[in-house]
This record gives sequence, structure tokens and C-alpha cells, in this order.
Amino acid sequence: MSTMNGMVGKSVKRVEDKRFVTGKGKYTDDIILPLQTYAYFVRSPYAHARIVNVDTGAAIDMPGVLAIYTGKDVEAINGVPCGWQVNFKNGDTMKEPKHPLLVADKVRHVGDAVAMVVAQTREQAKDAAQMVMVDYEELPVVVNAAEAVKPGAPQVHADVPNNICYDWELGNSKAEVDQAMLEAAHITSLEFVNQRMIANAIEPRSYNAFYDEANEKYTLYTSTQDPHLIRLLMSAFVLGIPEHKVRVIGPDVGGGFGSKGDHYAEEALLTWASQKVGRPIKWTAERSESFVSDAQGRDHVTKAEMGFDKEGKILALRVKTYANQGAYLGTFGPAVPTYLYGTLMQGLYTTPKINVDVTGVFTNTTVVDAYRGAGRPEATYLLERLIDLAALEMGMDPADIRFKNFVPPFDGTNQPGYQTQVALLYDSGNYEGVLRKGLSMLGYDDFRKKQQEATRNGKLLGVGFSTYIEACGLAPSAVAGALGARAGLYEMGQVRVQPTGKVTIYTGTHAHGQGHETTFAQVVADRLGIPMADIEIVHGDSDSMAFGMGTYGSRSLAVGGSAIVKSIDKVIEKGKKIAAHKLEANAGDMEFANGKFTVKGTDKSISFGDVALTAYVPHVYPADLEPGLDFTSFYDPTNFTYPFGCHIAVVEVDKETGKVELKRFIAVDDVGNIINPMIVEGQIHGGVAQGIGQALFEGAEFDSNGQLTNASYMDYCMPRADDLPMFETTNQVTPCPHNPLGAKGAGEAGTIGATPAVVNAVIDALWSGGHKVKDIRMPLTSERVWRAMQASVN
Ligand code: MCN
Repeated sequence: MSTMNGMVGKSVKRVEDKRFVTGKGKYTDDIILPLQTYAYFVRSPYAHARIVNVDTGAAIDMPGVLAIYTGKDVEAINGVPCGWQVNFKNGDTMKEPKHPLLVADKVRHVGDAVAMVVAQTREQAKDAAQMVMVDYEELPVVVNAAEAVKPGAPQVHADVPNNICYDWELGNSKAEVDQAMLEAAHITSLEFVNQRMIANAIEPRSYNAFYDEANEKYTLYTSTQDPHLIRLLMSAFVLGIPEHKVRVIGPDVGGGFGSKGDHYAEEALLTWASQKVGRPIKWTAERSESFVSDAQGRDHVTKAEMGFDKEGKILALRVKTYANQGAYLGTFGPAVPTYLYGTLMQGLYTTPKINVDVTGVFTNTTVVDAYRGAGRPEATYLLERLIDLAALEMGMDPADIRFKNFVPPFDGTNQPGYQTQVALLYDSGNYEGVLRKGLSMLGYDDFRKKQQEATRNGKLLGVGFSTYIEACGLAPSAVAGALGARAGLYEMGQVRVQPTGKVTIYTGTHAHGQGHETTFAQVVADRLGIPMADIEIVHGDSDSMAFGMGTYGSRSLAVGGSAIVKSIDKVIEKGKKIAAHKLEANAGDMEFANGKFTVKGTDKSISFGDVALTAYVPHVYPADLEPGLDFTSFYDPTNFTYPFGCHIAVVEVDKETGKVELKRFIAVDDVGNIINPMIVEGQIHGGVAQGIGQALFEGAEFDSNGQLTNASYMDYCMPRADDLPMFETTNQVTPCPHNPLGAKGAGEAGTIGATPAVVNAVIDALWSGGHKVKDIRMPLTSERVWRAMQASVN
């Protein structure tokens, strides 16, 4: 990519890492306010139970205890709201039962908060919480979404019949798809579970709230991904505090992965109680609390069928999914299995008829919301498993079947893009390109020879493909609105040029590991022709910037970066007027490059720094302009961005034990123009590790009583470095045609592509040994793989 001053496209080292690697990052739990107090929560040990009595008598007399609040104390306060609405097919409104700050009547999942103790120290609060006596009357439990909709299933909310909070459909009619299926020479079908995932950020959730009585103002420090959204939801929808009387600060945050995008009850509760107690209150989750109270991800039960003609061309796709929403709706909860999942069913293929039908279901489990990729990994898993399996069933090559079905290359500049059957308009793509690159990195012809040789030597070697696309850069208001969403997601970017030419950027996005302080500064340095050292990126404080939608859905660069560019353009335009005035030229004759304003065709020029100073010195200033050089812009994208790629996994499966060894992992990703290749590679690496984690290691396991049986790192298996091969990564660049940076999102791509590649590779390995296994439930533990081999006819 040709850039203005060569700062874009450079692997600049992350400037924020200096404070992180020297232990100088400031996270919420590092913040200790004068007269600090601490909260501890009493949480339900049962998944479903009526609360008969809560006795705080013994606890309130414990040393250091300042206050104890129960569900009854907050009954009059609204619950935390869901930010998205997905209605029933018949037009009925989505069921959104109250998600209370503390539960008064009945608990609906293990970890539901029943009481909050505030004390002088953390330990005192915890000791006292153990003395809060709660009498429960246990109720029957349901944990599985497909079970929860059956007649007679336990009811999570009395006013939600059959536990269905919405049902939703997209694409062609069922009748059209049925008709197309009749013409199919082959139908590949799969019934499978996309298991529940736990986000496991290094920093657990942490909040610190205080009330400034003199100014009647509340401040909340929170480990969030979206401070302004938290302020808006908490002030306007939950507590009814005027918005300008609430300040929400998201300081350094140690990872979010989607689950810190929610507005949590604890945030509102601490803020509310800080005024009552008259002292700042802090709470930081223990790891075991995080396991049961942080929003979790995925959890679909799906039946899908893909029909093909005899040449392997896809004719139709039919999908029915039960999406587990947990016990309450999270902030983004219902949007994930619908707007972000259903809309992706076209994949990279020209499938002419698609019907996707999703039922959102309440169960007695922790809330399910966004987890890295949010809906798009689930859609990709479905499509890429189906297409690889179809190739095996039809005796075709998995690469050939894809080449037959890819949408042909298009750059989106002279045509509107590719209109899918499921609402989206892809912006630009060269899908064949990434697969070709991947095949050549793999050495595909050679691989098949090696596989045959391995079979002769009694080994099971397999290759799995995943050619994915995602819709990110959330979210064009027009598209989101057309789908029925309550909100679109623009972004704000302010460029404040100081009199000395130094620049402060205020962005409404919030970095929690993505390196915005580096990449955004690169964009500014490139456009203004000034050193990165002269630029500061400020984010995460609702009092510092006009507004912000935060960071998720790989939106920060494409949407937040574009808002900054819009403001830079305004700075340059005004700068030209100031420069023209000083150089006694016409503004129309000025050009700006390399940090200098020049009169076209002459050597008369003035530096950016001079213009900045002039902007604040009214006596040398054009009479018709206001002083200052400070612009705020709001950028609402016209479309999503659509990164895509090809991920390939090579595995060896041990015949005796079923153990899967991941031998190679190749990722070719196209995220449009790249600002910082090293940061993008890091994002891909992290995402791929999480995607592999879902395929091979991770997954929340609830028993029939609703107990999370692997709620600690003794049992929940996160991927470790020695489980993973060296990733072989590269890029292809197909610029985004509709944003000024030409950039697409990179933050979730790895997670979206990786999971099906690994599972497909295991299935391919088993077929090479004659085990015609269609599906193995993730994570593919040795036991599950071994059992699948035993069960299949060899
Ligand atoms: N970038 C780039 N060129 C591109 C695209 C991106 O240089 N073409 C850079 C960006 O400037 C930014 C980074 O790559 O520094 C990621 O950008 P983007 O794709 O815009 O994604 P966001 O910054 O919006 O990050 C969100 C995304 C999501 S949705 C999850 S979940 C996730 C992820 O980022 N959570 C993370 N990456 C994470 N990384 C860390 N360390 N921690 C998390 O919690």
C-alpha cells in the first residue's frame, strides 16, 4: 500500500508495551481510592431455586462490615438491559425478562448474585458473605437449549413460555429451499453442538465506584470494552442518574474477548451503593466467580443440510439452530446468533437458496453473549464442516469443491459488491486467491502422497480446510437498522492539535490488548507527516471524549480509525486556509504533504507546526476563521468490512489412543490494507490459538443440575504454547472499498477460521484410515476421538 509518509504498513513496536512489560500498566484493581472499601458477592450454589429467606443478621455484625444489600433492597431498580432486539417471526416482541442487580425471588443459574457485602477490607467482606444465610428451595433445572423448548421442560422465567425469547428466520423461504433440495444429487447433513466457551481474560472483571457528594457525581472505574455504552445503559436504563453526572473510566484492561462488552449488574450495583455507603467500593472477581458470572460464548445445537448437484455445486442450505442465551439476555446476547450468525450463511459460496432459522432459548446457565468472533465462528464452523464433509462423502477434493463454489473475485470499486441471500452485501474479495496461497504453502500434492504413505505405515494423517469470511467493523447503522437492531454503531474521533503542533487524539474505541495506541498513532503520523512521539492516543474516559461505542466486532480501526481520518481531513482543510493566509496565496492553491503546506507549483511552504501555532495566535489569523485546530467527527460506515481467508490444519491422530497432534497450521488472511503487519500477525496468532482451543481443548461442561463441572483451570483446558505448532501465516491484500483506510478488521479473523480447519483435519485423518466418521463433539479429546473410531466401521 502506498502511504503518505510511510508510517502505514510498518511493523512499529507497540508503544503501550513499555508500561505493560515493566509492570506499570494501571488496571482497575490497581486503583485504590481514599477510604476505599470492598465488596463481596453471595452467589447461588444452585442453578434453579426459589429464595425462601435471606438472613443477614450474623453477617452484619462481622468485623469491618459497612453494609449488606439483598435483592429486596434493589427490587425497585431496573435490571440491566439488553441492547439488541430480535423479535418473533410472527411480529411478537422479544421476551426480555428483568435481569435484576441482585435476585430477590429465585435464582436462575449457579453464580446468580443474591447479596452484596461491603466491608473495610476484601477479606472482611468475604468472611461476612459466608455468614449470610440463604434458604433455597431447589427447582428442576434445564441446561440444554434443544431440551428447554420441549413441552414440560422447567421454566426459567414464568412469563416466557417454552423458554423461547425469540425465533428468527432469514434468507429464502423454507419452501424455496425444500424445492431446491429436491433437485440435489447429494445432501450432506450434520447435527452438531457448537459448545459453550469461557472467555478467560487474564484480568478478571474489576470495578471501583465512588460518589462525589460535593458535585453530586458518580465515577465508575471498570474493566470494560465500552465505557460510554456502560454509562448510557447504567445512567439512563438502570439507575436513572442524569448521564452528565456519571463518569465511566475504562483504564488498562487485561483482555476482554467480547465478554467485557456487557453491562454487568455488579457495575450498576457498586455505583448505586457507593452513594449509600458514602465511600468508594471496589470489587474484583475471583477466578472461580469469573467462571460462573462472566458472559460466556457460543452454545448452539444445530441441524444443517447442504444440497449439491452431481458436480459438487451447492444448490441449497438449510439451518435450524437452538441458541442458548443462558438465564438472562446479555447486552449483545440475542444479536449474536442472529444478526452475526444467520447473516453469514452465504460464506464464500454462491449458494442460491438459503434458509436459516434460529430459536433463542433461556436455560439455567450463565448468560451467553459475545465471545471472540461472536456468531461468525459458529457460522463458519457450520459451513466449513459441511463442505469438507461433502467432499469426503462425494469423493471429491475439498479444494476443488471450494473452487467450484467460490464467489468470483471482485474489488467492489466499480460494482456495488456481492449481494448475499442473507442480507449482507460483501464489499470486496478474492476468495480463490487465499486458497491458492494456502495450498501452495501446504504443498498440497505432496501432502496427499504423504497421507497415503502414512496410511500404508498404519498412521492417520489428515488435512482440514476452512475458507472463511466474516462481517465486522460493527456496525453500519443503516444495515443494523434494516435487520431490526435497536442501534447502529458509528464511532467518534477527535483530533486536537495543540499550539506547539503536538496532537492529542480522542477515540471512542477502547483498546484492551489490540495495540491502538500504536496503530492509531501510525495512521495520524502518516497523514500529518509528524513523528509518532508527537501524538498521544486517549481512550476510555467518558468525560474526555464526546461519545464512543467501544471495541468489539473488529471495528476499532475500520470505524474508529476512519472517524479519526475524517477529523484529520478537517484539520488539513482548515490548515490550508491558515497556511494560505500566511503565504498570501489562495486556499485552493495549497497542498499538504510530508507535514508541509505548499503553494502548488512553488517552493513556498509552511510547516504543520507553524500552522498549528498560527491557529492559536489570533493576530496573524484569517478574519473569517475561528481560532483553534480541533475537530471531532462521527463516522458511520456505509457497510461492514468483510475480511476473509484460508486456514489449513494438518494433524496426526494416534490410532491407539485417539490423541490428536497438530502438526501444522497455515493461515492466509486478507484484512484489506494493513496498518501494522506485526500487530495484525499477533492478532491472528491469538485468534488462531483460541480457535484451536475450541476445537481441541476447551468447553464449559454443565451437568444436569446446572453445575459447571470444569469451573477452574484444573479442569477447564486452555491451549498452551506447547500444544501449538509454529503458525505459518501470510496475507493477501484486497482493500476495503468503502472506508478511507481501505482496512478490514483483523481482531477476530483467527478465531473464526481456525476451529473447523482443525476438526476437518481430524475427520480427514479418520477417513484416511477407513473410519467414516461424520462428527465428533468438540473439544476433540483423545477419548472422544477414540470412541468415534471404535464406533465406526473400519
Ligand atoms: N489492524 C491493522 N490493520 C488492519 C486491521 C487491524 O493494523 N487491516 C490493527 C488495528 O489497528 C488494531 C488491531 O489490528 O491495532 C485490531 O484491530 P481491529 O481488527 O480493528 O479490532 P479491534 O481493535 O476492534 O479489536 C477487537 C477484536 C475483538 S472483537 C476481540 S474479541 C479481541 C481482539 O480484537 N479481543 C482481544 N483482539 C484481542 N486482543 C487482545 N490482546 N485482547 C483481547 O481481549
